[in-house]
Amino acid sequence: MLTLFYGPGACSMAPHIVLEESGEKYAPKKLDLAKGEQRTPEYLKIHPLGRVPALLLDDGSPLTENTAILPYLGKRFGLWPADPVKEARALSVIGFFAATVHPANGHIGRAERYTDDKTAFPGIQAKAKSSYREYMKRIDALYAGREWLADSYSVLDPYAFVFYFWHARRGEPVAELKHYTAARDRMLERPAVQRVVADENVKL
Ligand SMILES: N[C@@H](CCC(=O)N[C@@H](CS)C(=O)NCC(=O)O)C(=O)O
Repeated sequence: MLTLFYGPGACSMAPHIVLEESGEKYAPKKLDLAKGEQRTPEYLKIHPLGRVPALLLDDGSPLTENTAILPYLGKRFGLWPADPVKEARALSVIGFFAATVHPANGHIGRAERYTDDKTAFPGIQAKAKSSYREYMKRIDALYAGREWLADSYSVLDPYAFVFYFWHARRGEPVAELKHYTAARDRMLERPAVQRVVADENVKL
């Protein structure tokens, strides 16, 4: 059985939704990130960086990083394109999300990770906010004229849902992201998403 370590409202919401969608029995382990439960000695053995998500595979070994966890779960549960070119396009989206969109969020919320010079924080945060807004427009364009980011619902959509939630939580004008907002609405119609949103206390 798979075990997922997640933090409410964090990027781990993507694999959490995928596991709920799967219908397979799994063990959800909720960590309180504000209390630092991701930095206990026990958890650091699973994820040495002290981050979520972490997935324990059937043999009990840990798998970290959304770039690995999401394709793995997608292939296991039929939420991943089989065609090699379509798979490459899905990996391209995951790479954009994990290596560009997510770090911009980190620069906004965790400027101390990027400089020790506190006077530089506002500049880093302002630049990252404007970059994040541009990335949201890019994701909006990816959703234009289609229901889901791949040919059918896949692990890409729960991942995109997380970034939309973070943008909305900052009070950004999400309504102008018409296609992305429509995708958010489609996500919220899914019972698995409703269960995760309730469990993680996500307001959208
Ligand atoms: N590259 C990692 C990023 C993981 C990450 O930064 N997780 C955040 C939540 S979104 C976290 O655990 N933050 C807690 C902390 O940094 O203490 C992935 O995509 O899995």
